[in-house]
Amino acid sequence: MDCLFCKIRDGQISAKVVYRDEVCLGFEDINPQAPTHVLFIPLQHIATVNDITPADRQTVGHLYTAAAQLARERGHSEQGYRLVMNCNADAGQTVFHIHLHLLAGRSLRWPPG
Ligand code: D5M
Repeated sequence: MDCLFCKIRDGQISAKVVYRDEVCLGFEDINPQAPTHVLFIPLQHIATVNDITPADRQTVGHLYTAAAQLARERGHSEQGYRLVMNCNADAGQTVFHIHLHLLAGRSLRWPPG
């Protein structure tokens, strides 16, 4: 399977890894949209949110607790942050291995474009 984020997981493509545990990996987004912009991926390949099954619920929930932990460590908890997962074309998904964006460190507009 030709998946960019599986290659990052496997160390075949380099990335600035800032979080790692037995379920997920967090690394700096290559094109940051905020002072903190980290992507959290499950180690297990899941292409889109549409492909999440009930068996993946713990894995997907794990992404949120990992992201919240890093946000806390970076001092973003009180001011706030955004967690977002894009699904398919209209949301602008470009990498088909689910990833939770952690955006923080500036005031974020809503709704996004
Ligand atoms: O977000 C996909 C995100 O993936 C986008 O913000 C750029 C980021 N990206 C793409 N290639 C890399 C590499 N090689 N390292 C780190 N980050 C990367 P989406 O929600 O699919 O639009």
